Amino acid sequence: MKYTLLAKDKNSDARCGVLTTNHGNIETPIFMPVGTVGTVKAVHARELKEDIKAQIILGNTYHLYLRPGTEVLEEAGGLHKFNSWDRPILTDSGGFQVFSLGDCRKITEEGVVFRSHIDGSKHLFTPENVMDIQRKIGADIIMAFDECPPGQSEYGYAKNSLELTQRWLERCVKRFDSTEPLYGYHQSLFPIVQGCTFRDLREKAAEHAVSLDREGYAIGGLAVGEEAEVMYEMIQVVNRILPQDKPRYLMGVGTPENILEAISLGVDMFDCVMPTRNGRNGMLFTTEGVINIKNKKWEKDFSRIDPAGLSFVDDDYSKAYLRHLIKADEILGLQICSIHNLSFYLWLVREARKHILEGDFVTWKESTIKKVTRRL
Ligand code: PRF
Repeated sequence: MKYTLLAKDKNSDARCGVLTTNHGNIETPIFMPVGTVGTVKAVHARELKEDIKAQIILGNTYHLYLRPGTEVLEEAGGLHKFNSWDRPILTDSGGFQVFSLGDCRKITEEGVVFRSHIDGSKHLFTPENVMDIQRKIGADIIMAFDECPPGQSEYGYAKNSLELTQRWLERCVKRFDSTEPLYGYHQSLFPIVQGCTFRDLREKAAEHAVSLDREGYAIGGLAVGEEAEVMYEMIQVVNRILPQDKPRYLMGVGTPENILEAISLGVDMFDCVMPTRNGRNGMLFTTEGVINIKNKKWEKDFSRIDPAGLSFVDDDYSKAYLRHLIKADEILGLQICSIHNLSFYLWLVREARKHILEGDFVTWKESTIKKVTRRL
């Protein structure tokens, strides 16, 4: 994998570049649709590619390991072959999901024992087996196994947790470097910088991660209950230490505003369930503002979903029709909302990239945040 930095904004830390992988190029900054169980919910791979213009999607080790399991994925020849997505895939390590989904989890030096949210069965994740599982899933970018403490953790807890994450990271690197890809294409391991809301811990975490000399770095442990301003401050602290010539991935973020602010602080990659999950609930992100399509207000509004026409669903369907579908719990409603919202998120990062290249990113960002965060 290679990262080429193409341009840096003069008025912020925003940058744009290209990530080259064996499954194709990724133009950064980029948003990665979340495909937790190997599917971006309600969306075909073909729609992701042609309509939404996604360049990379995300999968979750925790879910894929529990179901369908690594045996099936290995026999399929990896996730790309299994789900028919032939562009890059990134897998999260399961660290975060074990804490947010798994019941009765128990953290030890060795790893985490947890119970499946599907059938209650008992499992152990260790830095070593999480590397092996991600090798078998076959993601282009795999994530280190980490602990993600709650946003309001106090210093003592945060420090101990970070130290454990750092020891786990070293074990991840050792296992990763002593194993080979299974399917003939390159895989990269990204460390995850933790440290909660403490500057000194974040600095230590970033320096330690950089010392391991990987192909890219992630910032974890943010957007977990802390104030947005605190999140931005932590991103700044970490990005001052991360190398310029490697991609930076902010995990699980966020709203359109969060993404634009983080881009201005030098972040290159994002993922978030918001466009799909909130979309399935009737929340639409549009170039004119945020819509709750269930509101009576849209009952007889026959205008298109987004006048900017971000994908075919905007041209084909009206707000009134989409409202009807969502109110009637029709499957097509979920599909339309998901395709629209993902198209919006991909449009947002494409525009950001364009304005970084054109040199007016900061003024564009300010006016765009005003527009897209309005409640319609
Ligand atoms: N660690 C991992 N995955 C994550 C996070 C993290 O800290 C977050 C935090 N926003 C989202 N996804 N492994």
